[in-house]
Amino acid sequence: MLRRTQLLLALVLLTVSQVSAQKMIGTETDAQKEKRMEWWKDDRFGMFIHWGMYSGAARHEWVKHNEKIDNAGYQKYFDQFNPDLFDPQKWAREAKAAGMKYAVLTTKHHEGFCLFDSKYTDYKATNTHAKRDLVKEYVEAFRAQGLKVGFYYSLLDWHHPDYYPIGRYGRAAGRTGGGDFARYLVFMNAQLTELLTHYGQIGGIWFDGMWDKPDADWHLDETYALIHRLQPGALVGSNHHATPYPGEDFQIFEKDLPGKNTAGFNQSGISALPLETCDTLNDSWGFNARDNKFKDPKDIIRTLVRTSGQDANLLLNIGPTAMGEVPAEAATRLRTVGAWLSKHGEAIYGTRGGPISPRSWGVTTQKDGRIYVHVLEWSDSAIVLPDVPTVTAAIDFETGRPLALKRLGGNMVVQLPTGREDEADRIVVLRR
Ligand code: H79
Repeated sequence: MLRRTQLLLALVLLTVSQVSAQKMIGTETDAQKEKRMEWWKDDRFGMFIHWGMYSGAARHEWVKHNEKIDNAGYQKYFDQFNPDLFDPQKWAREAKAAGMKYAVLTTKHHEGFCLFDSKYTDYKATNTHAKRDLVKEYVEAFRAQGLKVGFYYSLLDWHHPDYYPIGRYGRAAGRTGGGDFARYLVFMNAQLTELLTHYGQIGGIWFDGMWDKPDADWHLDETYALIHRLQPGALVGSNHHATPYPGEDFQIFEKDLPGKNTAGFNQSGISALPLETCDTLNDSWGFNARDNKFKDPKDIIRTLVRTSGQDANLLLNIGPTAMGEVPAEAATRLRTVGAWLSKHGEAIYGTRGGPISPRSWGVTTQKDGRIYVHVLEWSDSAIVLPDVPTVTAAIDFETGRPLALKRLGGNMVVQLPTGREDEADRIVVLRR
């Protein structure tokens, strides 16, 4: 009864607030929007954290769908949820050591379990052995390390009875028919209100799962207006794999560079919005003890360089164990990327995509009148680039030594440092 009254109250407040919020989004100028997103573009690199009850199953965050487990069968993961080694300060230190500048945590994934203390559900960490609000601890720990915090929130819900009609996935997840989708949306907006009012300044909300019911009326404009009203600085992105909708601030590409579709998720092209690639260190997002397909650290660095060269961000995932530990295979890779960034971060942080568009051999970034040519896959000792007339000199980033630069038929031929062809990235600085 109490919950129903709270939901009704949330609905009334939402309706009252919508008009002014929609007006606010509509009146934001391009310059204001660019300003609002500047920190995020400058940061370039963030930590994604997938953690929930599925971490206990230890075999992919989709275990409930993949193994057709109903609510009764899944209950054991709730009962066993007891992350006694959960130490978000350790996560935050790992993120910082990796050179990441912000983080996004799954506050609720498709399974429906909430890591935060929500008034609108009993299906939450507070009611497990953890007995506390884990989102709050995450927020405090990451902020203490100077990292911005964002929240992942799954629109798709395999547990909530009002997520009805059920969508394409989790059809054997044990939901009983007959829920009320409008009521689900009220619940969702009420939870988002909690996330945006109980935890201070939030970097943004990262939605996922809309592809489960692409034809449903999600009333996105209302949800987005709510977010922009409650936290005008927060960014909104949704991993729906389609062309972005009004009110979204950036476009997400899952397991692929912007515009690419090797993983089969990204059906849409690149929009005019700022871009983000999200990717995993192995194949799974949630902890998966069977998945040892960890990526080569060199390839991870190259993915970060390639996203920067496309003027995009990289949100790189870890899947901590049920106990709350970052798997060693993930931690070592993060440290390798962090060590690389501590030397080469100048050519990544605060940059924008460079004047030469991405090539198979690599990309360019730029900042403060300098162009950084990132030579990723090229074994020859010189490279031909389209002429950028303002460029006067080429310098080896690593040693600071000048490199020969010649103009030839509308091109620049740049000598490359030799003996380092196997390194993740050879950077040539072009000075104007
Ligand atoms: O949260 C992470 C994923 O769980 C979620 N988005 C990221 C950020 C997601 N990834 N893919 N999908 C959602 C779409 C569904 C893919 C599927 Fe499958 C292919 C579902 C069934 C086949 C991947 C492989 C998941 C289960 C098996």
